[in-house]
Amino acid sequence: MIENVTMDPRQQFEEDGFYVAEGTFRPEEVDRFRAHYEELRLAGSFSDDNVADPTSDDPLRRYPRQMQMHRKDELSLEFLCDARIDALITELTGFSPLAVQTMFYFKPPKARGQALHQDNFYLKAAPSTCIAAWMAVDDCDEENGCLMVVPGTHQLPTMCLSKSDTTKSFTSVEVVLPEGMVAVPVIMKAGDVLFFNGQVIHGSNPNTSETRFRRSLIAHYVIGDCTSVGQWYKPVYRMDKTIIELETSVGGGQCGDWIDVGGELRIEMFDPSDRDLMVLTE
Ligand SMILES: O=C(O)CCC(=O)C(=O)O
Repeated sequence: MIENVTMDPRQQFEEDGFYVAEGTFRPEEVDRFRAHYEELRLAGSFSDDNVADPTSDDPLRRYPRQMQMHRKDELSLEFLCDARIDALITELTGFSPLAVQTMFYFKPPKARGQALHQDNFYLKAAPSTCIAAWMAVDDCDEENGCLMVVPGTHQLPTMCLSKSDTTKSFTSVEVVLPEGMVAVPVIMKAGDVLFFNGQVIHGSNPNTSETRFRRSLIAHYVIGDCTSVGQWYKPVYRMDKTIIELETSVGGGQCGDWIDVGGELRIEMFDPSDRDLMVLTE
């Protein structure tokens, strides 16, 4: 488990690849986000490819994740370009970030998690990488499927993939963990924000609680020195909400493709011309 940290934030981010900023958003702000995304889910017209199916046995079909909300929704754009996030990422990386994605995960009781992955496999931010701001909308721990991170993996290149267990993950592929490395739970209170580098291997286990949701509001950025990103992430916003043109990286796609329980292996985002893809076997 990640312990309370006393190290300087930048030092910790550089050593581990991630940093938790406790209490970044106030309880009343978090309540507003929670109510807002529930309203959007019920409206059913928000995410074109992720419309809720109230009759499904799969909790994730009843509560599908929402993606790229900021393109149509002002509150999501406010979160994406929040001055506190800008200040924290600037402190951690030395650059004001460029904003590219919002996502909301409901993760209701008994929902599957998301297998271990690296975000920059999908975002293709270059020449450095991307960074996530993952805000807990509910208190989260191992019971309700908190995020798991593998410390130190920000130093790794993009890793090769194997088939995941789709009874536990809604995505069908996972990163092969280097020997000796383990994923550790990040226990968070609602309103805390976890920042992690785009190379950091992370994911989450199923929500085993009978009653507790594990909602999260997630924003993705490319580090401010990047000149290129995958097409799915455009338009790119500066933190003052103006649009900046970046080059389009080859490959990439949305962060993990949703697969039904028992679904087939699909690595459609694998790009054979991607020279960054590292094969771990000797
Ligand atoms: O919240 C989760 O369970 C996974 C989220 C994630 O992996 C991501 O934001 O890249």
